[in-house]
Amino acid sequence: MNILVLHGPNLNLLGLREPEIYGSTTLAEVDAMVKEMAESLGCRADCIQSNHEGNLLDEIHAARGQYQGILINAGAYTHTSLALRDGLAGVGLPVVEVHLSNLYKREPFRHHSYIAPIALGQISGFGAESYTLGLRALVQHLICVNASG
Ligand code: CA2
Repeated sequence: MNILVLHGPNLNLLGLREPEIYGSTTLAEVDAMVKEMAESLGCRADCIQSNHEGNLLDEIHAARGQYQGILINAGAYTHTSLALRDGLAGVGLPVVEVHLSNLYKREPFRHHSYIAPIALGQISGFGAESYTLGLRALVQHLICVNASG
């Protein structure tokens, strides 16, 4: 089972700036945590970060036939991008949305997600652990779906 993990804009700065909001774990460390969790669940995770909406969309399209599910932190595109939502819905793969910070404790403009309505679910507020929790939820879902034929 292969899972595509997508990180959106500015997440390459993780651990380097604003640790009070996003924590001190770097993106490379998040990716290592996710890959280790994937391995322990008997699957593989490929992690990609981009600051460009079109690149993220291209990766979503290319995921068809290569991956069984997508774990995404779309960063600020969460709140703006109908294109990412349509792309995710279009490829039809199960999606779990994750966020480091708790969106609902923050500014009102972060309370709306274009992705949430087409996702299996959203995990928000657990720092880097949001990714591992989200991965476990996605893999568990895929195992259940496969078992029920
Ligand atoms: O909490 C999250 O994971 C967010 O997706 C992070 C986005 C933000 O726009 C969303 O509302 C919530 C921002 C990512 C920026 O990451 C930085 C990390 C370190 C320093 C500066 C930005």
